[in-house]
Amino acid sequence: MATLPLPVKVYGPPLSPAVSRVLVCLLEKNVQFQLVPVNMAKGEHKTPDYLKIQPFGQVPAFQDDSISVFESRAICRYVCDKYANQGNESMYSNNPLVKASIEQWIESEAQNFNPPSSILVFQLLFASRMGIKQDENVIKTNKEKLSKVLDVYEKRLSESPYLAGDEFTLADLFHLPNTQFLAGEDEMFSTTRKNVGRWWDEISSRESWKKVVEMQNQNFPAPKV
Ligand SMILES: N[C@@H](CCC(=O)N[C@@H](CS)C(=O)NCC(=O)O)C(=O)O
Repeated sequence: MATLPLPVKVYGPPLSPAVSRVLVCLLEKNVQFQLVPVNMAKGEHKTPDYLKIQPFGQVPAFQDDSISVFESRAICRYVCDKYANQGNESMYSNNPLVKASIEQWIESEAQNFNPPSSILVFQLLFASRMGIKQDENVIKTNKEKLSKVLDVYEKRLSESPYLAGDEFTLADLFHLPNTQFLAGEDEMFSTTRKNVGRWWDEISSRESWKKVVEMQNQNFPAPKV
């Protein structure tokens, strides 16, 4: 009798941008998963057992069969490679030309978009929840940095529907978590850049992402800012 594959395990809360990046990828790929709670307020991500699977003491951590992987983007690449023939098959191509374009925009997210946007997510949304005062200078500097990145995106998205070309890929998916928190906060994602706005409307209305947002809201209702 054939045995069903065990669900993969994702450790961490869906509200964490890095955890939500992995969840949306698993949903796109139709991979069954089990979400393992990690109580960060109690420091469970710093315990010796947890550090065995995420040595930097961060979420997410990920386990599939006998392998543990950390770093959300590396986990997503692994999921796309291992489950290449199920779910959305265009997210991470094997064709070198297509893959070069995907990788280029993946790097752009990690090197250009993520640094200012993750600082803004922390400053604008998480700082007050943690009782930390917002720093207006940090907000201003990082809005300026992000604005310059989005100018490049606006031009790119006037030439092609998605960042890497004609298909939704990991390059677009990696932008979902931070943009979800920031799009409602600042007009730089919509009114001032119509192609970025069109792209954001499309990628954020995917069923996979709507499910993740639902999980986030159940876990921690969105604050009124
Ligand atoms: N580059 C890592 C970043 C992970 C990360 O920053 N996780 C945050 C939550 S979104 C965390 O665990 N913070 C707690 C800490 O650093 O102690 C990834 O993409 O997996």
